Amino acid sequence: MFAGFGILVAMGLGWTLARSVAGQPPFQVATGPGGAVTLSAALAEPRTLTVAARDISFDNKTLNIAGPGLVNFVVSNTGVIEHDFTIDIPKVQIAPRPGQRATGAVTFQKPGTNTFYCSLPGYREAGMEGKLVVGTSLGLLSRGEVASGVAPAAPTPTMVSHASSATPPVRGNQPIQPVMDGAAKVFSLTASVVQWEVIPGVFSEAWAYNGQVPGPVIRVAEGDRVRVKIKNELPESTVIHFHGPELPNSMDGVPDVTQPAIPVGGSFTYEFKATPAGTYIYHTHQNSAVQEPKGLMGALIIDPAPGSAEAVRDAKFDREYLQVVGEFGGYFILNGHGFPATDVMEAKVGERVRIRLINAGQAAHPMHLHGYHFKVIGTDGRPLPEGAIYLKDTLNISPGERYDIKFVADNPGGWVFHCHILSHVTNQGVDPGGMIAVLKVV
Ligand SMILES: [Cu+2]
Repeated sequence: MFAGFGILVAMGLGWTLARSVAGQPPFQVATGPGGAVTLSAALAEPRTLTVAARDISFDNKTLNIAGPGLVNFVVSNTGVIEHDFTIDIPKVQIAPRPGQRATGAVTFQKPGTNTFYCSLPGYREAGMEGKLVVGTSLGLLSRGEVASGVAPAAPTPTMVSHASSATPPVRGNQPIQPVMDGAAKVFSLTASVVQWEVIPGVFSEAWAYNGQVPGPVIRVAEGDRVRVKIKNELPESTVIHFHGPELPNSMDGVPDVTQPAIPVGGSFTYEFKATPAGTYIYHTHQNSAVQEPKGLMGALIIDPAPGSAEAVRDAKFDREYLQVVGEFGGYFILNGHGFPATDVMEAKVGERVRIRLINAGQAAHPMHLHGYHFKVIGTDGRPLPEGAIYLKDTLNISPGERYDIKFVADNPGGWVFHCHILSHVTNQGVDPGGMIAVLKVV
């Protein structure tokens, strides 16, 4: 019976349990001291350093080379999308196809710290970067030094149970309450730099609205007068674009086209009438490939006007969940966290469940629900007419798209809802992780 299902035991114990399950440090792929791989100058010439590019991280954040000289890089792309391995000085770029390897050689003239990254738009900001440290050793080292310079064998990555669950200390998607100004609903956002705990124990710099990834849920009714005040505490200018609703051009949030970018320390107020009803996104539109993958996105929901056909439909749902899919800090995320810190969706047998699915990331994700076929009732915020509603159990959602899906929770048990690109259900290669959420029907 369901009472024996591990998730019930794990739920509520939160972060602490997750940490103890995972060991120290939690969930990280440990490949050497401090996660570093070391290349000793004493290894046979020419020196070879192996790097794996995954979707959307490198297998190491730090690469060490004992000293200046020629290095051969062997880069394997173990992901399913294009990546490259780029160093600017000295310049080298190696771009293996998905599933393949490629090599390149470069000479490091002097000791120092270099940065390596994937140069394809958005991936560096999503976590595909690291440090390459060239040490001061010249020539071959003595035998004793060789031993100390070689990374120990990588410990086996710690697997997390599929039945585990962890409650993050800070969640995204928190509802934000408006302040009324006459008939206008006024929402205040501040964009700033925070540290975001993407999976237990792993922090990454986020650029966030009100400290949340995704930002707070702005929820209004069709016809409402909406004001969104944004204060820019980021290190660079920004704007907000409201993705989907029908807006006056001046409120579309495209820098230099519809407004000047909001400078560092500056503010701007967007104002529009909420229409039509639907599931939408708000996100930055300035330096987008950098700012949005760092977390500047959130959900905008416009509820239908009372008495409309859509309002009658919506009144029939017993449960509503939001799943914002994307990538952050080298991890695949649902609502700002990778598994096991993803949200648990609960329903009682027989309840009617709606999920609003939003892709605020940079890759397509085929989202699969176990145990059910669901009905796609809305695309990009707008309801499908009765005859166009269709059944799916796997729904591919591209960047910027939204789907509204519904099902009757008539099949009890713990069911997973996950991306079916299987590297996306890992935390940097460690399975299970990433884009897995649990639906618990009791
Ligand atoms: Cu995916």
